[in-house]
Amino acid sequence: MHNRAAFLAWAATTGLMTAAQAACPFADPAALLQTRDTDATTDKFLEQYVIDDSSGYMTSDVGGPIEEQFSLKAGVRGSTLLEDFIFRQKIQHFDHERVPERAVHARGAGAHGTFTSYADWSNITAASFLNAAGKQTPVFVRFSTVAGSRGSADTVRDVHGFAIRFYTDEGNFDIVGNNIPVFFIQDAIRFPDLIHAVKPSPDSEIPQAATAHDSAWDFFSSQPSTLHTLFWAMAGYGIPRSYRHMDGHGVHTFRFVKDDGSSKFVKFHFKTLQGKASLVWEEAQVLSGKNADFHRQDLWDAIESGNPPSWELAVQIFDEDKALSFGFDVLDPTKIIPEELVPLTKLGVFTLNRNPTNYFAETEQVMFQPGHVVRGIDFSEDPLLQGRLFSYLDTQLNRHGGPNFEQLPINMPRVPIHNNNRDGAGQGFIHKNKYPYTPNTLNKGYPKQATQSEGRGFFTAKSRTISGNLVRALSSTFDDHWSQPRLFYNSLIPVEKQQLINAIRFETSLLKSTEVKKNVLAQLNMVSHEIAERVASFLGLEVPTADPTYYHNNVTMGISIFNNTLPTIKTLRVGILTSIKTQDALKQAKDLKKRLEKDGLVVSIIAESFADGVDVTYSAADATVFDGVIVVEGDGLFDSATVSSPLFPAGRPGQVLLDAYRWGKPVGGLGNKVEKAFKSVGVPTSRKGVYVEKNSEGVDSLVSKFKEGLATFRFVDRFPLDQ
Ligand code: HDD
Repeated sequence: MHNRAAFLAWAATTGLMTAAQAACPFADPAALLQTRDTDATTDKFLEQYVIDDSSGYMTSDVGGPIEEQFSLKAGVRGSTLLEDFIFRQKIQHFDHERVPERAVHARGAGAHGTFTSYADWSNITAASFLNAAGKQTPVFVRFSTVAGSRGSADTVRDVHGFAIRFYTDEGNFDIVGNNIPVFFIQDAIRFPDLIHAVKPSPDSEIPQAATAHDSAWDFFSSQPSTLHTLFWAMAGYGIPRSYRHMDGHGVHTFRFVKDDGSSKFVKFHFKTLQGKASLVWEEAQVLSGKNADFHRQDLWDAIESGNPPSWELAVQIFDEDKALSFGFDVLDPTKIIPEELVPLTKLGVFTLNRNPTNYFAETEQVMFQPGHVVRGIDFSEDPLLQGRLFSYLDTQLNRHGGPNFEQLPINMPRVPIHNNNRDGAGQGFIHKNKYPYTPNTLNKGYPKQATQSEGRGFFTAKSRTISGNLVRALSSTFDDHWSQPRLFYNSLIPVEKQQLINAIRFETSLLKSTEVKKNVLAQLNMVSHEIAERVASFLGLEVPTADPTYYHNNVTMGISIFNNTLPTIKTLRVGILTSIKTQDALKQAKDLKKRLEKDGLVVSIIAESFADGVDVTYSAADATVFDGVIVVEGDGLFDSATVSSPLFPAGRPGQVLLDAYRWGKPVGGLGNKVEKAFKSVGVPTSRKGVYVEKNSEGVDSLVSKFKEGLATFRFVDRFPLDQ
């Protein structure tokens, strides 16, 4: 790397490289490694690796300029020659373009950003990225689903990954979390079983990215530690509106360690500043077909449009001697610590404001590990976390094919690396030190070992003393699998309880095995007899007798999604249905669009065909891609005799409107016949979240009511409850 400057100087004389490339101020990467780059709108560190093809000759991989893109043949109609190194190199590179996709979390999207600490937190941790108010640290975040393969749809029902890397000035710190604060199993040795049960059937490879099959529910019902996470996934948490509208959680209990060596337990959470929001199931299913990239696109568009999403880093900190004082074990990853018991402390905020330049180089090759920790952070003895510390390193070796994956630009720490690790496939460093061992005298003892007091060396919390007989067992303090799923259920509003039950009904009604269905009912019954009854009635099976051992009426805060209004409606999408048949309607629609855009809404005008101002046609429009729909009538949209759309394709605008209504979205109308038209498609104008103004004077009132409706996000009184 140190010779790169010389290389660039030489390259400038060859004409193969642009003057700009040669004059790159980052020609000395060693110096760069010392420079912390905290401005995430540009990334000087990554920029040195960017290949700019805006000029220069096409070359082979070894740099020689090459000519025609035809293979070398024995005569124009003859066979291709083995000699053709240009052909062989190109095809060989193509043949090796893929690395193994992630065994889980294969489908995802990532973005760069910056974390800013709210204060100097050295009173709770020695972590340097938290040691000053306003201190900035670059981050990269990757969101994902778990079960689907790399090309699967975004809006399948699943737990969602929320992995963040802090490129701190003392090395990389990763929190490899999910959008659900608990996990299915308590011991990492069961992870392959969980994933084998959830993934598609080994014979047919069906179904893709779904748990609605026998093996998944066989596992869930035989392994009741899964129930709590399962409940979160079956509720709105499994189908978020976007990556931007979900929280993230580190799941495990970790330790914060101070410079004096003392430590406390800590749980990490990322609280979305966009507000939590979820889709409804039918909408999510439609989206999987209409736009498999819905979440990826949403994140990309928000950042490109200058609306970077943000999350606050909040922690629950508590004394280590409290480990067993909450009625469960804090080392058990299937448990939340209710916020009433340990409130959140907000440490800082991160904002994602830059999309990757190259998906493969950045998002696909980012290799997170729970074992990437920095001074001031330490692990706990949570047996799931302990196993993960092995698995992620191992999986990265498999994906990269060697131990040098930390040298990939997206993985490289933004601080100098000095150690005695050497060689291996794809070694990118040119080590000068001829004495790569410690201790040595011939290299004056370098690289020198840091200690806790000199060089700010990493250290393990003083409190960690472990002793005991060797046992293959789990502590009995991990035994209660039913109280917390019930706490979760109790904390939902009725419509969310219904959604959860509907989701369980949907998935279990696809099961073939009656035995598995009965086992599911037995487990549900341990949580709540009411849930068991409501599911059993749909499956046509007998309800088990109530078993009240774990029944209770406790509730906790922060669980409900639909019971909140969004703190911001910026970037939400509004569709205006209109017609180009009358200039009047189009003019009104354009005016309305302008008004709504003032609040940062993304507004599309939908009409029967493209014309000036029309963004989408009826044939391509769908209620799934809008958070609210407004009909602007003019005098052309609704046929006054039939009050249905006379436009191509027949009935489409009515369907968009009705779907938006059915899925609980705010809907509005401007025009004389709108009320009649709404009724004709089955949208009652008397319901909450339906706003109709008869003439254009009502436009201001429509806009302000509609904006409130968007903040409400979903009008849950439209979702039917069991009678
Ligand atoms: Fe895992 C990937 C989150 C338990 C083994 N996991 C992976 C990713 C996330 C999580 C977000 C994707 C990271 C990215 O975007 O690249 N995993 C979790 C959480 C868990 C959890 C929150 C429980 C609290 N995982 C877990 C266990 C094991 C693994 C118990 C194995 C013993 N996870 C993996 C893996 C993956 C992975 C196979 C696949 C790709 C990768 O690591 O980088 O090693």
